[in-house]
Amino acid sequence: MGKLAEILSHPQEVPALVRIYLASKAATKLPKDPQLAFCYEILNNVSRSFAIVIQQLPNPLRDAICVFYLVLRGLDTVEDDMALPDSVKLPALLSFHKDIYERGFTLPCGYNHYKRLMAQFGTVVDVFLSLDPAFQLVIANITRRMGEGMAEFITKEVETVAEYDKYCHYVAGLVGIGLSQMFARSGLESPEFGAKEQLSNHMGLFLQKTNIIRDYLEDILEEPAPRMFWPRAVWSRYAAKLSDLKEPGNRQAAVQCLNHMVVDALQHLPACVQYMEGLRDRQVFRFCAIPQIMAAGTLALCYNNGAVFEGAVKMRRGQTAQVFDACSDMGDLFRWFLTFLSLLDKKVSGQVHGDDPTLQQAQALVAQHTQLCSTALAKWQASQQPASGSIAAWVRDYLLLTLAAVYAYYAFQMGTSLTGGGVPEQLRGLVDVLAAAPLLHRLLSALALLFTLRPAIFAAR
Ligand code: D61
Ligand code: MG
Repeated sequence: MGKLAEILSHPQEVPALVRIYLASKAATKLPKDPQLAFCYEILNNVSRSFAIVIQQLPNPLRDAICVFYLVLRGLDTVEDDMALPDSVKLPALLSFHKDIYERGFTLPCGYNHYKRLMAQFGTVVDVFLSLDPAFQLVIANITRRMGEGMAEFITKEVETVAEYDKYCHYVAGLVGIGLSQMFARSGLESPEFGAKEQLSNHMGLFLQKTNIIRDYLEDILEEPAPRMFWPRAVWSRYAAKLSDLKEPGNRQAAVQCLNHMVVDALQHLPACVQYMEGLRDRQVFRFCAIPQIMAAGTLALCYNNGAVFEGAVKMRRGQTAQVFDACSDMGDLFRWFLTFLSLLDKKVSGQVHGDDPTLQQAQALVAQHTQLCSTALAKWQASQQPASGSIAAWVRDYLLLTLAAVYAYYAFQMGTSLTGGGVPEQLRGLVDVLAAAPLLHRLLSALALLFTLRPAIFAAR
């Protein structure tokens, strides 16, 4: 569908699209320092989605994560360059973590913006060396481990699911682990985050597996040599060669294989929920949650969708804009996950091919995850009840309660002492009105009291 047709068929997404356009314009205002400016300029060029979420972070975390991204993108450019001979690539991957300490370091490879990033890598090095040494250490350590992992897979194919998880750990799980250490170091998240290796790994695996699934066609058609990340243990059940899946004649087996891959990726969702439940800072939360929501949406879109073997399957820009717009707490996260789980539920319930080997597993997972998210959402909403404790809410509740109490006081005293002295002249008229229908006023005052005390009553239960 063209851009215009997309917008016309989903007009409700237009306000979010406008807001995201304005926000992205504001985000591209570059820093004054020319070296930092280069880093952010190239970040906006090489990364479609991460650039926006990184630029929403507060400093100094923002600059450190921008450099973290560019260093790993540089390493990945070496890994991805299929024209680079292994005799050059292998040592380059292994020494990259040391090279980032060398002013003026460059390594000519890659294409387009990646080529420019590599040619000007000395600028990234300069900014890297200006970071807090604790951030430098995290970046260098993760770069070393990722480089070693990439080198391990240069000459071998992904055979088992365990190897698939291992490759994804190297290229994305390690990013999650490094990010958690940086969140902890920045003080924005608790020190325990630095030790959450398992959960951080799941965060990366969920994102990377989604990319690998969505990019099947792009990767298999890669020139001068195809890239293959789907594990043989999975695709060999559906085809003789991974590249056979793209042939139109094999569409049914290909879609079943795709569904198998989506089911595998969905298994990481509960750990990702658990990780994000531990986040405290709103901006860090958004930085983590937006990519996860996009991944869940992409998986739901890809499931049982033969278009994956014909071209790019992507979420609508308008829906992406809505994710950016409504993603500030666990409530938003659960609502988005539930939206995409319900799309998946429609797909697993309405499937015609009864012989899809992973259909039952898909149904069970969708049901399980839906249960998890809806229960957690209900709990979260209950915990949000006392109007989030802001000063404005507190003042409002206090005033309301005073008003209700004064009303009740007069309503229940009517007819006796009220008719006597004590009440100022100016209020006599009001007391007369009250006394005219005492029962009605007592009822109303009781209702008013009950209404103002409602949050406290709910919280106590
Ligand atoms: C919270 C927030 C963001 C997270 C996270 C937790 C955990 C992990 C990740 C981000 C990393 C997810 C990577 C998913 C995208 N995959 C790739 O870009 C592949 O390359 C992997 C190696 C380079 C990783 C570079 C990177 C990516 C995202 C970052 C980051 C570094 C640093 C900070 C924040 C986010 C993929 O790239 C090509 C493509 O997707 O077209 C590939 O070559 O397989
Ligand atoms: Mg790569």
